[in-house]
Amino acid sequence: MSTIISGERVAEHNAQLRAGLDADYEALGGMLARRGIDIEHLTAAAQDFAVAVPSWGVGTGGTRFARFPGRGEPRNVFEKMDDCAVIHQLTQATPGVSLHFPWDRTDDPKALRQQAESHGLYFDAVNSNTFQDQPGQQHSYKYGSLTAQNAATRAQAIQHNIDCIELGRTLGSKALTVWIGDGANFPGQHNLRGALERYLSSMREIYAALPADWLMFIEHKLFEPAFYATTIADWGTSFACAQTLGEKARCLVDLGHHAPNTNIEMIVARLAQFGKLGGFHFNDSKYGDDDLDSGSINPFQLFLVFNELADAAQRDGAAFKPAYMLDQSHNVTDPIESLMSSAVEVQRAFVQAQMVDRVALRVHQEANDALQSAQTLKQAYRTDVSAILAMARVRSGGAIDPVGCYRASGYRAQAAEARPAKAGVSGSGIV
Ligand code: LRH
Ligand code: MN
Ligand code: MN
Repeated sequence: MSTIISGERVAEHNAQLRAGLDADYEALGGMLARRGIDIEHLTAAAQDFAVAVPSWGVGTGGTRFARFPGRGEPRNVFEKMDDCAVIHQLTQATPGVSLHFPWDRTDDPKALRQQAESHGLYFDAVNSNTFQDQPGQQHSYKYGSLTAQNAATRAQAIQHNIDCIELGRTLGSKALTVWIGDGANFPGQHNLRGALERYLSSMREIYAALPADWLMFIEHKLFEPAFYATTIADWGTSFACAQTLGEKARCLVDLGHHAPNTNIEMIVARLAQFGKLGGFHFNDSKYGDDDLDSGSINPFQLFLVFNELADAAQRDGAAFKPAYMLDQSHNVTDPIESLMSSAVEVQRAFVQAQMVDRVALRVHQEANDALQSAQTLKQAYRTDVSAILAMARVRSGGAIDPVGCYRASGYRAQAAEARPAKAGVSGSGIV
């Protein structure tokens, strides 16, 4: 397998930090042992953990007001894969990449797959895009795509999704994520029920094109770009559609797609209970779809989501396998640094959730001891598992401090030289 940053450089970096890590790991191991927890078990679980990187996240994002490009942004999907390879090399937590079409269009998907495999990467769910028009496209999505009144527009949107499945097949993906921006900006603009009927009829055609071993993820979002009524606005609508479409249709929870203060962990519990939790787009937000770095605003919420996932895994065993993907936009940071830190934050929440004493929790719950129940969760959440995460990385060949190692490698400066900026080109496609 080829690595982008030299193995010696990573080893050198680790050698400098190794004594400190060993001391921290031993101290943490002793503390956990007194709680009856085997640190080695947690480290092995952390090594197995994976969250996919969104290809669109490695370019600098932007808002509708402005985009401030960074240096050395990837100019095509092959360069995006190089950046994704660096993220995985240093974190050893992101072997999957989620592509977005047509942003990641290539004439040579086989070469793309080969490049990915040479870096030890694979493709997670592919995303379709019918929320913006593409050059040369016959019918506009201005008034909707899968729900459009115009049958030819709907047919075009359906065909795009089927094309995505075909491309994904060549790349080795096993799922299609469908998020549409369709909706209304004015009361009365849509017949609310009619729009959902058209959505379901379009989705049935896409569903029919899914290979036997594929899943289809329905991603809901409260608002934007539709500011009055989004057709797939919430998990209830998503769930009803997934139930209607069939076994291969599942719901995808993007953490940023809810009203502030929504109890997202409860949504996760509900979807898991009814076998419809397909996957996640992890990010964080303060207001709504801010696409901020995972764990940067509300790490406790992230922990509580993983607490529900740990509960579901315990109940359902190996059959419970939701797809974990990041979906973030990086406006003021180096995207590689943000994605590495975010992957580690998601992994941290996962490990902390493994530490919850579920037997004690159940005893407290059955005794209606609200305070001790909450404390049982807090005990796990308050435990600093950084040494476990770092040890998992070292053992898998990654860096003790991914951001420190990345900065020392000079990768961004080299990318800036190799990839001179092109005026007016968006790295992510999102402006
Ligand atoms: C919509 C969304 C969806 C898109 C991505 C670019 O807000 O979360 O997942 O595919 O952003
Ligand atoms: Mn998303
Ligand atoms: Mn979003």
